[in-house]
Amino acid sequence: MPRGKILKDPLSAAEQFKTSGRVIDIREFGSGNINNTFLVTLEAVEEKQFILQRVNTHVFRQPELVMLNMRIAVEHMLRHLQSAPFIAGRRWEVPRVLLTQEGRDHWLAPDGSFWRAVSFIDSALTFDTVQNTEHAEEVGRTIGVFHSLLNDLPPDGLADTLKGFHITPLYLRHFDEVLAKYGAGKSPEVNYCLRFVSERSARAHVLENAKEQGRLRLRPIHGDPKVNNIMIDTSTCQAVGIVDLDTVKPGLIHYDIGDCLRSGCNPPGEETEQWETVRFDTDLCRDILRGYLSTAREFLTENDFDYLYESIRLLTFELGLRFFTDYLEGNVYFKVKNPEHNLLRALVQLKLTESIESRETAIHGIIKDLR
Ligand code: GN1
Ligand code: MG
Repeated sequence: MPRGKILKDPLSAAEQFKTSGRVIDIREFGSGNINNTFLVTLEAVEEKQFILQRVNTHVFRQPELVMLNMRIAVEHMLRHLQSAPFIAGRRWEVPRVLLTQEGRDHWLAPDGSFWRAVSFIDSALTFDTVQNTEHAEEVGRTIGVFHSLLNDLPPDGLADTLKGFHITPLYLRHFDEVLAKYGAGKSPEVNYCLRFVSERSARAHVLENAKEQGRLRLRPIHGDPKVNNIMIDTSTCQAVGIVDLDTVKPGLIHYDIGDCLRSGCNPPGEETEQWETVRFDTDLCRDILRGYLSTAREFLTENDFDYLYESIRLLTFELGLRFFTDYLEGNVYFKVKNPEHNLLRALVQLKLTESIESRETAIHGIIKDLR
């Protein structure tokens, strides 16, 4: 959602990408935790608006490869759009990578900052949380469409732009290193997180083990399919696509499925301050999975189904662990509004994990019914 603050700063970057027309407005856009995003408005040209982003190069160490992955995935999806039966008759959009006047997919500013631009999807909105059953189903369907469109793209043609991303055992190893150096006090909340993580560390390897045993294989993934990356058409209320293609890379589709469900089945959302009341909503889980399977059933294997529950539990735990580690480390990765922000975010995800565990039988039941 627009934050409404007008900035002069990114103007020189916007100028690199615009094809014609004067820039009349630039404002901060969205609520990303890593990059800085702006909506640029041009004067009286056909495509009036575009999205401009300053990529966080502390997180994305090789941003050129991020752009390469993005272009490969976007071009692949655009080629399939006309013929894909699962979106026949529906509006479906892919954010196109815009080029600079020199024909490059990014602009390196004199201060070393890395900028890129993508097309703006108009007449569509995003929501931070799932609004109702229909929205939940559309969220699931979007991930299914995304996986289907990229299903025949060989994953080894994509670069690994974020080493260790969604590899839970590696987050755990980093957590241990950070914890060994942590010297500040231990509040009841910190102790809750510490105990929570130590009780679950033995189960952190489940998806990576399945990958090593050949039970699950690498595919192109989105990497960050949370609810507010899914665009909903303002008139039909149907999903029209998924944005934020920074983390498109080889991975397990289970990372996406788990991440989507941890985001979608938490009605107050990941930024709620009422962390003690957070619950995993199994009705929304059924709706999202039904939407996902309406297209993904075609390519899911028996093994894929076997790991669905674990993916939901593990990705939720993993995000809690990532937020908690960042809190202990002094907030070096995720943007924060105050020093306790990442601790609060961690508590939300760990409470959600606890709730998923207490609903394990119900979730297995939903998966069995839909299988
Ligand atoms: C980060 O920056 P943003 O909001 O798109 C993070 C995701 C987390 C998400 C939690 C590259 O995404 O993995 O799930 O925050 N992205 C990266 O809101 O770490
Ligand atoms: Mg993202």
